[in-house]
Amino acid sequence: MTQSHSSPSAHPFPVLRSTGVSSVEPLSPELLLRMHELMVEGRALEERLIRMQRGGEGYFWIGGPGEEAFNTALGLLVHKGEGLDHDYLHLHYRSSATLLAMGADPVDALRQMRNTVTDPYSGGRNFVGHYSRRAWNLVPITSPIEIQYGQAIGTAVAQKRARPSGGSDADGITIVQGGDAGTAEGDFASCLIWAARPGFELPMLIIVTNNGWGISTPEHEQQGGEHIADRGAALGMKTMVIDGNDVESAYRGLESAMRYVRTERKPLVLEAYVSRLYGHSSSSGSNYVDSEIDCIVELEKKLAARGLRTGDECRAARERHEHRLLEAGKMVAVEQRPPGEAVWEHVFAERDHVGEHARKVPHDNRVWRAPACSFPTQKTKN
Ligand SMILES: Cc1ncc(C[n+]2csc(CCOP(=O)(O)OP(=O)(O)O)c2C)c(N)n1
Repeated sequence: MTQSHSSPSAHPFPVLRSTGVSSVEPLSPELLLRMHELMVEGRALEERLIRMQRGGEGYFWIGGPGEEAFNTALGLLVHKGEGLDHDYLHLHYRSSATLLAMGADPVDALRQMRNTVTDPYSGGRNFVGHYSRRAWNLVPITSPIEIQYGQAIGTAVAQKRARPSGGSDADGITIVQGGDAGTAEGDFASCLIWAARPGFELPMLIIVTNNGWGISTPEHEQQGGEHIADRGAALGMKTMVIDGNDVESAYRGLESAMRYVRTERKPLVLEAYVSRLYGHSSSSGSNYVDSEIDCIVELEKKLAARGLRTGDECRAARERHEHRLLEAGKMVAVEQRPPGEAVWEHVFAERDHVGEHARKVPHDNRVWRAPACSFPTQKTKN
């Protein structure tokens, strides 16, 4: 079920966790099958990453099993590219399905888990799931939660200045996403305030993926309001609450939310109910939680009911992805880790992409070098 509204009292439903009750326009069989393939690949990836961490091939696991329906829809709908005319993405650490739907190679996530030099997102420096890619306007994902909501204001202001009003369906927007518990932090409030300034409303899709938990704190003990999205309504913003476990609600909800933000150049707060299928992270055990709705199981029921894919075909798809990632893991297991002397690389931006310096010097010479004595106390023992 998908619902737009502009005031808290307009919520017609108290609970959106149930799936199957869908009044949205159905997706085509081709799109449903494509989403299924991507979601299964995303789940196989997360399960391989969990096994790698348990096997000592990584220090920590955190990821998005349970968010595949919503995140796959998001990745398919993004206007991918570099610069203001494309969408900017400020995501969080449960976004692997979004990346896969955008065309990322899952093997690169295995590389980040193992911290190899071949990891294209951080050169073997960051935790798994902390993606970044300039060519896709994908701003580095951070471990400190919620700061993406503050950073997103910057790209949204730049896009608003570039196209103040009367946008078209092709225009770039800023998309920011994080969990429910993090919305208790000030960055989220700052984001809402900046997004809704009268006369300078920002083209921002502000997403909260609500899995009902902040590590071990249940949402119902933390949030006094009915929906987190209602905070946007208090500032005059359009809001939407959807069942993120249902592929059709997720896709259609995101599609209409994006169309609004692109064409109106105004913000929208979208809250999506999702599941957390392997707990918070490896620190809480990363075991499958069978009391939560599994969006892939739900989609497979739908595919069977519509005669699109049998149970055997679904199992075969899963086995195919699991096998590919198992083999890829063996390949990554022998890839190099960064050498010690490379520890100072990637600490600062090596190019000034926006400053005066960048405008004056030829492209190939735009290299910023840290002063020779940047970190004397860390490099040498006194
Ligand atoms: C600034 C900051 N404070 C606290 C933490 C510790 N921390 C990591 S994840 C997390 C809970 C996040 O819950 P939520 O925002 O609902 O997202 P979820 O992980 O459930 O998707 C917390 C408190 C952190 N990483 N960063």
